[in-house]
Amino acid sequence: MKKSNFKDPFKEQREQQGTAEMDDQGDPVTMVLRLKDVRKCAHDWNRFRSGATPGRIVVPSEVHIRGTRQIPFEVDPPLHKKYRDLMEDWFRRPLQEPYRSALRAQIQELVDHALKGHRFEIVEDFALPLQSKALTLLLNIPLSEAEVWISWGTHVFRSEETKLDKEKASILYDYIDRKIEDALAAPGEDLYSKLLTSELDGRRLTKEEVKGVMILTFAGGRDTIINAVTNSLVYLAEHPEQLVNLRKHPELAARAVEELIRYYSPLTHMGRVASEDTSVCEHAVKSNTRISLCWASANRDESVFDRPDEVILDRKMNPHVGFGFGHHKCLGATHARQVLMLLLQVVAENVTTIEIEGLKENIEDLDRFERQVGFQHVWARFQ
Ligand code: EMZ
Repeated sequence: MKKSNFKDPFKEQREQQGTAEMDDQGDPVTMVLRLKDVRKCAHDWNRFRSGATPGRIVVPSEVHIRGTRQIPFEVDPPLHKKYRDLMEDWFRRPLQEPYRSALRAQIQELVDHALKGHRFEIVEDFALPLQSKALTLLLNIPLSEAEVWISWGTHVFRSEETKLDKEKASILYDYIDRKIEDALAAPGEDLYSKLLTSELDGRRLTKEEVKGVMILTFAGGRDTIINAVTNSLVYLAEHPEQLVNLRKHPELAARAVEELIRYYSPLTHMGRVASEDTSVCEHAVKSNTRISLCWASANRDESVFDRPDEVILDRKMNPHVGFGFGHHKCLGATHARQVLMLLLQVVAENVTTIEIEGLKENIEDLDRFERQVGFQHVWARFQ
């Protein structure tokens, strides 16, 4: 079978113009393509705001399917920092040993199951269960709850038929509302309870604020992790020599994770709304229109990365923006990194070959660009 090719669709446009226009449901977006500009715009929160109408900074825009503001990512400084401060410690728990060993055990179980010799489908039978099970650790709730989330499929806002599925989204919203009521009635040691008892400026967080954090925790780390896990396994299947390399040098895993995140860039871009008439790369941007910080393009910027279209697992200089950049950089990154690092280690220790028997690509439609973000299905066999 021919090797998969995660081509960089932005190359020419990035080199020649630095920006690209994209239509998104009638609300245009100026995509910012070079690493230097992406960083500059991410930093300049006063000119390019996150605190717009809920859902508007996401591309495709979620304004029609979401009224709740996701926190902290749809909030600007200085309030942003107050929310972030309430959460940083909780989202650093993945570095603790009990968390890591529980996560490792979940991965080991999935790998053992896959090793039984039968053909299985990586996205639904491996990546989705792994993402859902791992999330119970991040939320600090019983493992059995993962079954509910597995039944929702890979994306909470998208279904196979539509990019933005309102009915599907309301399953998540209603679920979170119920869990918030449960936690109010019987507080525990979970993230809902932790947030409901947190204080900001001397008052408790409201249910709506807690809901905003929880929606982000569910939505932001779902298809992104699923794609990262699936793509990494396909990479190892196509590069058996790297599987051997990781087995011999387990310490390589940390660098390898950064490189896989750079190369696959699980989140293509994230928007901002201009607060004034301005410009990026000499391209005019009108007040109240959107730009997007295109992490995926920035991560292939040839002026920064040597041989950007190759996966170099031990890449030394790797200032990628796969987890975003600046004060909004991914709060779940510590968790995601642990998931991928332990995945690489467990697979290297236990699997000698991964055979791919068939696959169906997952291509994102970005108006004038098409970008592969992952796979819809991958049928494989572990040995
Ligand atoms: C939003 C976004 C966050 C959005 C870090 O990314 O992820 C997307 O998958 C969701 O649809 O609502 O949470």
